Amino acid sequence: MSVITTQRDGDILVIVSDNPPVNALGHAVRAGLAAAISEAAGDDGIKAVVIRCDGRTFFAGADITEFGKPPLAPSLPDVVDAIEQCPKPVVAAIHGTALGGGLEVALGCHYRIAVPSAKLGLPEVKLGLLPGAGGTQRLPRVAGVADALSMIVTGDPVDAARALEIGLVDRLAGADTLAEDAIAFARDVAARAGHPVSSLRTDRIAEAANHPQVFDKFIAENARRLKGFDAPKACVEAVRAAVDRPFDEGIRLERELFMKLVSGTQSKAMRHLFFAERQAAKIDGIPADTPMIDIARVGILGAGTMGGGIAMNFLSAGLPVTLVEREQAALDRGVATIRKNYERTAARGRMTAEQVEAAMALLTPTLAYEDLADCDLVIEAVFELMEIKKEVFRRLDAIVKPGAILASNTSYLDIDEMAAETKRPEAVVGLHFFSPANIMRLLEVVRGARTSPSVLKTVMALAKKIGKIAVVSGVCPGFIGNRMLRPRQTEAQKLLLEGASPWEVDAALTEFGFPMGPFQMADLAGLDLGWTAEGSTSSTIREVLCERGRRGQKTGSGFYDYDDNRRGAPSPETEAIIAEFAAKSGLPQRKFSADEIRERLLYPMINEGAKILEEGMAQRASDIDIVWLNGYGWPAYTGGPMFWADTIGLKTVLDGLERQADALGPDFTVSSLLKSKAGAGETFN
Ligand code: T1G
Ligand code: NAD
Repeated sequence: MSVITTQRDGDILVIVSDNPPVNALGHAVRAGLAAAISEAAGDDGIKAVVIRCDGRTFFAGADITEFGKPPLAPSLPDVVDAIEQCPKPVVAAIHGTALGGGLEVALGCHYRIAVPSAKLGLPEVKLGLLPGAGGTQRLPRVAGVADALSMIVTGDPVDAARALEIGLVDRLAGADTLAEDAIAFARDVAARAGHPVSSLRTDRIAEAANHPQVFDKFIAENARRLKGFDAPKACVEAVRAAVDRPFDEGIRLERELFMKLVSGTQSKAMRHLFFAERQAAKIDGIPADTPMIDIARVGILGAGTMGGGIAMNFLSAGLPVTLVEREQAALDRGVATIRKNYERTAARGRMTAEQVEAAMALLTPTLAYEDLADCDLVIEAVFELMEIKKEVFRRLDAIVKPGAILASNTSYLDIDEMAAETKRPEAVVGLHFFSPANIMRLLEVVRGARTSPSVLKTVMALAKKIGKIAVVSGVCPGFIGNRMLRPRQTEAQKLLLEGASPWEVDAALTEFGFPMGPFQMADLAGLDLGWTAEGSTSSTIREVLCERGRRGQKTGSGFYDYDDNRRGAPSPETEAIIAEFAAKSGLPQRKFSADEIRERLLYPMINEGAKILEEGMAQRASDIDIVWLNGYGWPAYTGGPMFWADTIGLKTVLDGLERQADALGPDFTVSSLLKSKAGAGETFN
């Protein structure tokens, strides 16, 4: 059965694509489209054409799995040109997501009609690319330069209503009558003398032609988004050509830029992450027919930094939440923080006041554990102390109904030990959210030795429902993310005693693309996490900073000194404290290059990642990449720690670790998986 079929409705030819799961514009689809268009062009009985897709969405773009393989004709640009040059008007009938090459096909059509729920976008920049089938030249001509620039450089889609507003679609169809409405629209336009041809339009680019500063303004306003990424800059250059140059020249430049990006490491890295994110959702060894547990009510224990944010995820997804604390003040504080966060979101126009009240109405705050009895899932976020966790699991096991899932938000502790405190170890799992829990998309799902397939499948599906990217980890201290963070933090601390400054160390990582370095991160989280004045012994730099009241951004100083806008500056006081400790350490002092610092911090992390793989604590290397991308700000254009290691070569990492063996110390061991793969010239992914 061909993925492209045609149907006649009187003098209208309807071209239908059916290429599940997302009608990607692979070779068969392109060839089918080209053949159908030439059929329409050659048949006088046909007055107009409709292109629509079966399944859950209109074309969601080029087939990403074809990139890097030998190209097969017809190319997508050729197909789009053929549609545009068709002597009969062509109407694109859009539902689901018209993305990338899919929107470019629609832009090649003379008219576009969409259902109200449709989304339209050019997300290529999120794959380290730019639209490569005329999108950078046709979208500005159809929707105007400002909206085109924003859509192409951010990669974010617009909804159908906005698309209508900016002229990207010409008409909205009924939610369930797209096929009929599209044929009716085609019949209407068939009677018209002329039809709009996107590539020939200039009406929407004229204004920008007179105001070229629109581009510089855009670049200035999006400097942070553009930093380190090649594709966004290329996107701006291509859209600028749509204004400054004739269409064909603009298309030539688009093609040139596309070919350069598609063969570059950044796009390879970001395409890796696209598929890695989808792979992460798959758990090896869980049969497809594994039953799931219905989650209708969620309980959260502890309304502190994490408990409140965790609760918001479920409230925002329309799930009622019972929030339990041990004292009224803490409960009131937690509820107030939830409301404040929602009201801030509403103030930014991303929620309505009604939506805030609807979410808050789903929240039941209480001091009574018994109110958790009817929950289908209870997540504890109490203090990170094993004795308290164990006591909590014993109480929950006694109170919460049979069949319900008991979960821990612990950052480091042993889930199996907690499970052993219950009569339902198969229903115990780790759900490790990241702070702020209502924002950060990563969720480490910690699979205990006895956690059942049903519980795992249920929490993975729930994670998708609350907009999280879930990654499965085995039970080990710090799971995947924090376990790899530890050697990095350790080496960062040691570098201070060997002559490097906190600002040099941080700069080495921010240059690499991290949003902040280890010392900026420590100041943000607070240097006094787990510190008490009574127990302080001035034995570490961190303790001395805390003793001196330098506890991080919240106190105006930590490693850095902060101004009123929380901008950090190197601190002479911190330098003096470090110099004292360095002198006491007796270690030789020297200058470190940024490359040396990066090797010293990142290679041990990769080594720990390899150990996590060899121990089976992560299902696949790409899962580790997804953890670091979504939980720790690893720069997307390098693909994550394991993909980056593959890019620079595992031998390079191994040689670097061996070169630093003395500095890393006697307790440091190199992963045997890393050694064997480096020796065999293999990669992790
Ligand atoms: N090519 C190949 N496979 C794709 C694909 C694509 N474009 N899009 C999705 N898949 C696979 C995906 O890997 C998964 O497979 C399954 O489909 C379901 O996807 C020339 C250069 C459309 C919003 O960037 O954003 O056009 O894991 O789990 O959550 O200018 O998929 O089941 O085996 O994500 O409902 C531009 C990419 C391409 C859009 C649906 N297009 N896709 O989300 O399902 S570049 C994109 C998405 C381009 C031209 C250029 C989402 C979705 P599996 P899913 P979903
Ligand atoms: P927190 O100190 O801000 O909040 C803990 C809350 O639990 C307090 O409000 C306390 O009153 C309450 N509590 C303590 N014992 C209780 C009990 N027996 N019954 C009911 N409530 C009780 O701590 P947090 O930062 O939210 O951390 C909570 C958990 O989440 C810890 O396990 C921590 O490791 C983990 N975690 C923290 C972060 C982070 O960045 N803070 C990130 C991920 C995971």
